[in-house]
This record gives sequence, C-alpha cells and structure tokens, in this order.
Amino acid sequence: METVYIGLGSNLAEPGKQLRSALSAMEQIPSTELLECSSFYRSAPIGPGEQPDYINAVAALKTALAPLALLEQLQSIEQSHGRERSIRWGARTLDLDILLFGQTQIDEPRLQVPHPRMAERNFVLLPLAELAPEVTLPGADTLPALLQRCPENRLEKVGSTEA
Ligand code: PH2
Ligand code: MG
Ligand code: MG
Repeated sequence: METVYIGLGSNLAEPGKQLRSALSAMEQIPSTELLECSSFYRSAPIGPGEQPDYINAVAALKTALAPLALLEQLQSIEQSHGRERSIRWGARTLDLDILLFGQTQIDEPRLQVPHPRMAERNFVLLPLAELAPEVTLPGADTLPALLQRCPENRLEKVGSTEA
C-alpha cells in the first residue's frame, strides 16, 4: 500500500459540490481507502482568459493500485463530472491530479509524479501541508522550503459546505 496525495480543483458548475461529489466517488475506488481531505480553499485562477475562482483541496489516499491504474480511476471520475479536455489550464468542472505517490518518481507521457508544477502552486502546497506537514518530496525538498519559494497567488480558506 502506498500513501498518495491527490489535488482536487474545480471552477465551474458549483465547485464545492464538485469536490464533495469527487470525494464520495474516490471512496469507491477499488483497493483504495480515502484517509482524509484538507480544508477547501478559494484560489485565484492561473490560466488563460477570464475564469471564475477555483475551489482547491488535497486528499490523502492509501492504495494498492499501480499509479497508472489509479490515474485511470481518477480520469473516469473526472469524466463522470463532465470534464472536457480542450484548452490547457482552461476552466474545468473537476481536475484530480496525482501529486505524490509515496516516494515514487514517474516520468511517462501520461503521468509525471511528483506533479511537475506543484512547487509553484500555493493552492496545492498549503492544503498538502495541512495533511502532511512533514512530507518530503522525492529529491528531499521539504514543504516549508517549497512554500518559501512559491509565488504568491490569492488564496483563502472556506468552509467545506459554503464553497
Ligand atoms: N488548475 C489548473 C490551472 N490553474 N488555478 C487554480 N487556482 N487552481 C487550480 O486547480 C488550477 C489553476 C490546471 O490544472
Ligand atoms: Mg491540474
Ligand atoms: Mg489534471
């Protein structure tokens, strides 16, 4: 079993509802246990054009699945939440990203772990720090060190039912 951290994000169609529904769907993934989820955060969108704010969170799972099998499960949850893949970093109903998969490093066309942009995103690092303040990334970067170098982006904690 590996401990895995998943980044959740949505900025369309009632983002808070999307995240709550995604968490119930993740509880149904075979050979996988949903351990906990961080607070929800409202964050300024990073990406092209005018977009609504995002709701972001991070969840911890334990899984016996291989990384690509877990990716397939997560993508099928994205699909069932109306995810359309068109514009890179465009608005989306649901995004589920594998941030960390134990200490495994993966560099395949379909999946890179650790998530290649997580160090630049406070909407990933802060919720992750809530769940796992002591976690180190493969390569030995600690969260406090990453947070110190992370660019500012508007971020506020919101109640998980008001989002
Ligand atoms: N996800 C993106 C692009 N931009 N901006 C915020 N605030 N939150 C996200 O989750 C996010 C983003 C691509 O996945
Ligand atoms: Mg993403
Ligand atoms: Mg994604």
